[in-house]
Amino acid sequence: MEKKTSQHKIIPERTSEGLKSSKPAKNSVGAKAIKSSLLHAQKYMVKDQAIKLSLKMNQKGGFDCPGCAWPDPDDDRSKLGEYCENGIKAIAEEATNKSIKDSFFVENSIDELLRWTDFELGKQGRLTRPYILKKGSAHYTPIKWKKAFSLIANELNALADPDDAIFYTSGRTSNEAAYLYQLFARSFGTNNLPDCSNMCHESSGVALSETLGIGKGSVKLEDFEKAELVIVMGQNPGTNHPRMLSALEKSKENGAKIISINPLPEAGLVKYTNPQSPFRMLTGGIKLTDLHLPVKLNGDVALLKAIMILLLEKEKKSPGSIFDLEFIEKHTSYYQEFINDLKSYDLEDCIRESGIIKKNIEKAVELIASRKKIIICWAMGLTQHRNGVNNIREVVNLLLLKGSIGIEGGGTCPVRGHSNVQGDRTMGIWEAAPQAFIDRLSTRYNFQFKSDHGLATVPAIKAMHEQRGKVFFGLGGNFVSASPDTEYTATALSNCRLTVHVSTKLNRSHLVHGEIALILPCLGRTDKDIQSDKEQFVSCENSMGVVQSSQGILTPIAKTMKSEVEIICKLAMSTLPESHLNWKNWYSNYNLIRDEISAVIPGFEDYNKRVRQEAGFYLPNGAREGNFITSTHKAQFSINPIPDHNLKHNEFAMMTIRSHDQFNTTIYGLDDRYRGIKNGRRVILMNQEDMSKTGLKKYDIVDLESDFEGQKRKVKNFKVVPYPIPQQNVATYFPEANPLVPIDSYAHRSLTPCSKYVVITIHKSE
Ligand SMILES: Nc1nc2c(c(=O)[nH]1)N[C@H]1C(S)=C(S)[C@@H](COP(=O)(O)OP(=O)(O)OC[C@H]3O[C@@H](n4cnc5c(=O)[nH]c(N)nc54)[C@H](O)[C@@H]3O)O[C@H]1N2
Ligand SMILES: Nc1nc2c(c(=O)[nH]1)N[C@H]1C(S)=C(S)[C@@H](COP(=O)(O)OP(=O)(O)OC[C@H]3O[C@@H](n4cnc5c(=O)[nH]c(N)nc54)[C@H](O)[C@@H]3O)O[C@H]1N2
Ligand SMILES: [Mo]
Repeated sequence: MEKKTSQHKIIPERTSEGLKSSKPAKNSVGAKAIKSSLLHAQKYMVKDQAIKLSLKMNQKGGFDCPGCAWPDPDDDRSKLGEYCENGIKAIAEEATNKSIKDSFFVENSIDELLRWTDFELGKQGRLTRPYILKKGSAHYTPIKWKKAFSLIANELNALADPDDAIFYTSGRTSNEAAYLYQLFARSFGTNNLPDCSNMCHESSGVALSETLGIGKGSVKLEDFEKAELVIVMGQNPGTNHPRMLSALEKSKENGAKIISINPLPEAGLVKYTNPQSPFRMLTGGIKLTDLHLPVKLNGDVALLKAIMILLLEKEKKSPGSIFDLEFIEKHTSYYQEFINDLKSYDLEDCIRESGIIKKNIEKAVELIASRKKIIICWAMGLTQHRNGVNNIREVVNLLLLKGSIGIEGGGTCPVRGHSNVQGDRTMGIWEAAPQAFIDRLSTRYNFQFKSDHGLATVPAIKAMHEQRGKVFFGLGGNFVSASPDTEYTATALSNCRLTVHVSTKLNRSHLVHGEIALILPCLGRTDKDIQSDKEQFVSCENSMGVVQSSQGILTPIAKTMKSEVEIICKLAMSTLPESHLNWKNWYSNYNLIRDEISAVIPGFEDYNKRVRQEAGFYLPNGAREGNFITSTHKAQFSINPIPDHNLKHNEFAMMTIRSHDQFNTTIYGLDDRYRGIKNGRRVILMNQEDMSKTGLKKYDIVDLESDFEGQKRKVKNFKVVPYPIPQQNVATYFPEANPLVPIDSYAHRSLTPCSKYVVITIHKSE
């Protein structure tokens, strides 16, 4: 029998009062961005801290911005700090002096707090001491650390099977904490290590490992200076990776062309004003995109096929003039199979499915045909589809035809999300870690670790829903809001005996709980971490495989918070009292943890020395070096059919995207400045023609319904906003629209929820 989590919905459904919308912006960053970040810093941070932090962010010897994973230049860092508006917002969110007091939980019950929006929850300040929600209680109350650890240990050790526990990780966790966390989970006896990557770039990891032999991108930051063409697909860098715009600016200055492939005309891609260039600030910025292709949602495979068919036609006329036949011959497998398949497609079908007019596809073909140093960047617009893995394999096909991988100025660039999500994977946060990794762990610790595959995010939710998962432990993140199918996931969590969250700030996942729930407050990136009287530092890996140290600079606002490393070690000591591992010393000296990593993970030799070098160090990368560690020892072409869509006339394909004022489920504010939206998040962006056809007017209030294999899901009170978006495509914000993403709708093979393609119908609210 299913339990009810609450009388009301997990996400409040109040409509956005005071919503305003105007035309989307053409320019990005510039003076407005500086003003916005300063206002934000002023509102939420103490002034001298704000200045101190912005000067240290992403500096050598400073701390790694807790925002995105875009790399910092190896040299030549601006004195102003490798700075961006959304980076400032991310640190303002963390480095607040405001904290949640015990009285807060006395005054507010769980049911009461569930009525609050994510924005309201996040603004309550830092969590500074552990809290427990006892069985049957409506309020959190304080608990001592020691008691909290022994409670978790008792619950874990009472499980009939270690696989009844689930250890989730979000991507802010440092390398040191991540390494120990996976070691703890595996020592406890489970490989259930789902992470945010399962919902993010997993499709990239699967596709790249199989075609190029490494699940990471191949380019370095400096390649952007040498590229002749950069293609940005399914990504909104102006908001989510603002520092990428200065890399694109450099590409442009050096003569490169830029193509953007995106259903929306995202501001950052149109025009950019570098905040660190007074000249650009005065002259109003640089135009980045040379060609914008407003592809239909999930029309990318069709578009890439159309492009490649036209390239093939040119190649046939003059063999070797378009494709790099020498590279193909020497370094790739399955070329002929790929070409035979490509020939079986009808160009006009591909063009129709892509939604782009032929003239513009031909323009893209012209830009690609004559260039070889090509970088393709992508993010969630490609990965979060049913055919997410195929999307990325098709990107690889194009790069292989051109011989653009493993050369200066060319290659793959999956732009990662969380600042250390790539590092967490390298450290073994992986439910499906390779056998070689398990073997190295087993050798190092003289213990046979299990090598079966554990549960990824979607299967973990299902296991809890079916009452197989009984303890949920989250190292960071906001599982209930970030996961698909909010109500289903909420039921899953509420089926657990115990839910535990290691967190910096209050979020919805603390309110959707097991029989017993714990909140364990931890230090963040900006906080000083002192253990045994010595200041410690941690390290992270950015989107391009550079490992760097990160050291906070602010005195923590309370002594009762612990570092993630200390929390994991103490958890291990209380849960596994017989463990012969060095948990006790590891948290007093992080160098010892790095020694372990050096011994187990290839590429980390001499970690303690190399991480202290000013700009860190690069990890080995086969694809970058032209060494493809695949089943054929070569890069592989692959065959990727065009997905069917078959939308009925009243159905829409909906993508769920980020606004300019959020970091995933952390909501900084209620505006989406570049898209011209103010003061509201419960909105649905719709094509004007579609609005006329369905009789909807601007700001009409609608309910959205998804119908997946006969199961209906509904959210209420969204306001319609007219927007330049392809017909039959609509957009809403994540996480408000997550209740509509069906749990069973996930990408083939990567199991990534299809957050960018939810079939819905739209109904005027009663
Ligand atoms: N400030 C800020 N920075 C962030 C984050 C944040 O929330 N806020 N989140 C971090 C994380 S974890 C991640 S993963 C990244 C996310 O970075 P992005 O992937 O840029 O984030 P989304 O908002 O999901 O945007 C997806 C983009 O893909 C486009 N798109 C959607 N569907 C399709 C499609 O079918 N084809 C094509 N070609 N395009 C499509 C959308 O229009 C949108 O521009 O950002 C990271 N950085
Ligand atoms: N519909 C839809 N759903 C999506 C997506 C989408 O595009 N559409 N995107 C997906 C993607 S790409 C991702 S990556 C996931 C994100 O999923 P998560 O990583 O689970 O979610 P976040 O919102 O990033 O987590 C925020 C919480 O992390 C905690 N936190 C912040 N800093 C720290 C820290 O330093 N240490 C610890 N321990 N905790 C900290 C805070 O308590 C904060 O509330 O969401 C996915 N969900
Ligand atoms: Mo992500």
